[in-house]
Amino acid sequence: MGRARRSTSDSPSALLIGPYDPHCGEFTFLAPPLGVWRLAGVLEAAGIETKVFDPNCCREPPQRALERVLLSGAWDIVGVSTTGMTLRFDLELAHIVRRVTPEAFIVAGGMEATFRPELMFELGPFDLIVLGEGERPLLDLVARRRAGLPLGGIAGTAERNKDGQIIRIPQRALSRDELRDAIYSTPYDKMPYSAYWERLESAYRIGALPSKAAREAHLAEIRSVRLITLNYCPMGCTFCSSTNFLHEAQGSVASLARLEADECLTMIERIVAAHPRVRTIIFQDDIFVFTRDHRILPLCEGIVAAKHSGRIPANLQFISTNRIDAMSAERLTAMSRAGFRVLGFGIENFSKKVLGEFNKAQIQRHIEPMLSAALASGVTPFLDLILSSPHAALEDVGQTLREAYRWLRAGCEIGMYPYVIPFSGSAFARDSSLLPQTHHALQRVAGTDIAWQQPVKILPIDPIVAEAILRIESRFDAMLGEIEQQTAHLPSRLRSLLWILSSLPIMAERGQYIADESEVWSELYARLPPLRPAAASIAAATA
Ligand code: B12
Ligand code: SF4
Repeated sequence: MGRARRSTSDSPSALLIGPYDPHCGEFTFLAPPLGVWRLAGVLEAAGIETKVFDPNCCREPPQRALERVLLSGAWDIVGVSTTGMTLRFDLELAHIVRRVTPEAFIVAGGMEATFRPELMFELGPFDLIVLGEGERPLLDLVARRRAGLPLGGIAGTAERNKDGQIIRIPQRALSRDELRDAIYSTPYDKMPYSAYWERLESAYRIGALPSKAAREAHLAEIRSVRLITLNYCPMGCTFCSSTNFLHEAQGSVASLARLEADECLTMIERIVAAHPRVRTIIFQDDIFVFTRDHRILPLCEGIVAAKHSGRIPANLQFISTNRIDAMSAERLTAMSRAGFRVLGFGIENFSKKVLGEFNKAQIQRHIEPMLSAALASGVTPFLDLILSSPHAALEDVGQTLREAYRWLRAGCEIGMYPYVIPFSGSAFARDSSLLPQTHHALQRVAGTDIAWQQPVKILPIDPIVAEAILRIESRFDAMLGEIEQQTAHLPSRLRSLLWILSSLPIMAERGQYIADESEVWSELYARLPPLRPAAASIAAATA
């Protein structure tokens, strides 16, 4: 390994830095970074003093705040969390760590580090990369530092040998009991959810909302706490990286682990005790309800009983992300009774052909009946959509836009993305035949002269579809900028209406009628009262 160091203290301390997103902090990292907080809980439980630095929730510029934290203690290990979307900013912080504390032992972990350890060594000042779940490798690392042992050869890490070669040492995924213990260690009482809620409340300009009911609805959305009860998703969607995360770290197929119903309830009670103002708990599992799921019905019964006995507030609500083919009338009814008010579904696209390309054709026949059933049971479905795929035709894009608009009007909420993002580790990102369709962006690491080309979009192979998607995207960007100047932050469910609006003339020019423009504007006004009618002129200006 590059820098082998020896422990200087019997009680080592660790600083863990969450992923840093300066541009979209309000829109994306709306919550404390769960990964590093869970790690901090596990380290603290093992007697290791640990501090989380959250660059998305600082009172001063995060760079300065980080320098201050670095100088405030003698950190034996500094861990930097990475995701693909935030990598350039995560690297900026890692370089600050090296500059301010040249002797620090710096470790990178998280999604991007796991899939691209060689890139981390190339671009970052790291001594070691952790692959997959960080709990075991970090505990091992600290134990070795305590004992003054060499830090090489730790399971679940990648290191660079003297010749500059990267050596990966796999680790098995956490077992069910280890996962439960890690989740139980998450220090919810220390996580600054209130600070995030306050920021979000001002971003949404709560006071500006017209009626008490609207304010309450937004507060329920904002005052949420996230809980993960699963270690990974086995579904294998081709655009998804998360499905391959544990396999990558283990070097073989990892098995799935998740909390039981009673363990979920224990966590819910702990969250309520730690954050009594919480209105909604978001089960942030990749998928919460499975096709062969034995947990959901007992969990719903347990929640109802806990509400009855006053162990949790009667008005506590829940959100979860689920497979639509795992839904049934019985499950929907039980979830609705327990207080699940929004159910997320990764629908992705309404075209069967595109769904096949995404490796989820089997969900198609469940979409119509289950969305209808969810709406009828008073639950709001939240659909995630990707407008195009590498092999998408114009008709597929048109079909998805039209269906999206239909379901929005029926009461669904929708988050929409124009194309596949080639996340490291996803099947699409590994498919070399898609390289000609893959667009890169030059990313620079602030404060350094480091730059690299990062894959950012996979466009449709058909040039007509690719051109249409790019034009829709640039029209969307222009309209969003203008609208947000006149109103407040536009949440993703409203942005989908803007995607539809942006697409109308472009799809019409190519023979695809999507919807009536003035009607779509009316739908947007209806959902965003403070929007001034003048905003309608933006449509003309950006056409
Ligand atoms: C929750 C979540 C969110 C929340 C974040 C809330 C929060 N602050 O925690 C919200 C909704 C805000 C969000 C937003 C987005 N997300 Co998101 N999100 C997730 C999700 C579902 C769970 C993350 C999580 O908390 N996992 C549980 C914790 C315990 O695991 P973890 O963070 O991976 O941490 C473990 C290890 O990675 C490791 N580790 C992590 N950090 C470190 C650091 C060190 C030093 C060490 C040693 C180890 C280590 O140890 C941890 C414990 O075992 C993941 C999917 C997933 N299963 O991970 C996607 C995921 C991370 N998101 C993703 C994406 C794309 C997005 C968005 C871009 C979506 C969008 N288009 O808006 C935005 C952008 C965010 C941004 N700006 O970068 C992608 C990232 C892909 C990639 N390769 O980078 C993922 C993987 C989903 C996917 N299938 O592709 N997301
Ligand atoms: S997109 Fe969702 S369902 Fe598909 S593999 Fe990823 S986490 Fe699982």
